[in-house]
This record gives sequence, C-alpha cells and structure tokens, in this order.
Amino acid sequence: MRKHILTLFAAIALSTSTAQASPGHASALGKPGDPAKVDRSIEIATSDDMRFSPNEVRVKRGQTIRFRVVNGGQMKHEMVLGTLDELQKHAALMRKFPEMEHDDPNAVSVEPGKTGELVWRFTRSGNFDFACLVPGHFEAGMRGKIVVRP
Ligand SMILES: [Cu+2]
Repeated sequence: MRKHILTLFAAIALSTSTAQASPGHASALGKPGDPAKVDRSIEIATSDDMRFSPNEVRVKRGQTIRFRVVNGGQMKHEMVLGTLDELQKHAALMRKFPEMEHDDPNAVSVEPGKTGELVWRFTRSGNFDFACLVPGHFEAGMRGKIVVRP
C-alpha cells in the first residue's frame, strides 16, 4: 500500500546535523510510549475542513497517552506530534516530497473512515504542537496544541 516509506526523522536529521540536541526535535516532548502502560486514552477526530477536534489537549508530565485518531473525512489525515518549528520544517519537506509516507513513532496516518493509534509518553512539561502534514493541510490550519503540566 505504501509507495514510499521514508523516515521523516532521518530526513530531518540529515537536514540538521545536530538533530539529537536540537530543541526542535520531537524528543523535546517525550518518547514513544509503551502500549501496555497507557495512563489515558484521548480521542481526536480529523475532518476534511482541516480541523482536529479537540484541537487542544492537556496532559500531565510522565503520562503515557494513547491517541485514537478517528478520521471521519473523505481524505487521508495524519496526526504528527512535534514542536511548531519542527512541524513547519516537516511541512516544507512534504511540499517537496508529497508522496512521502510517515512511518515514525511520533506520527500516525489514517485513511478515510479509519481509526489509527499513536502512543506517546510526555516526559517534559511545556506547550507542544501537533499537526496534519498531508500536503496543504498544515497550511490550511490543521494543527493543535498539547499542554503538558508539570
Ligand atoms: Cu489532514
């Protein structure tokens, strides 16, 4: 089903030589969660009006969250966790390589009418972001906020 699988982290890492230390990297907001140790599930709906619902999520530092991404639209959508800076760079990359599929632990792509899951552990407090990086969707405002309380 996937034409191209390209690890976005790798692509971003290549474009920023110090990706590991970069504050823009997704590691700034945590790491992939253990699906067997989920503290809370949060359902996020995606729609073809380029919105997430809810578009703001509040979690506590240290929590592992299972995001259930329900795509009620007619087109593919994604949920990609990151910082705004990282998501903007990533969106620019998607404009260059529109066929690129996401196979990263901080992202899930969901076909129309399907539900996808993303398990993430939030290890730092602060304000983070998520977005749909299907070409054009981020630019149309398909993004949301994650507030991680200490
Ligand atoms: Cu979308």
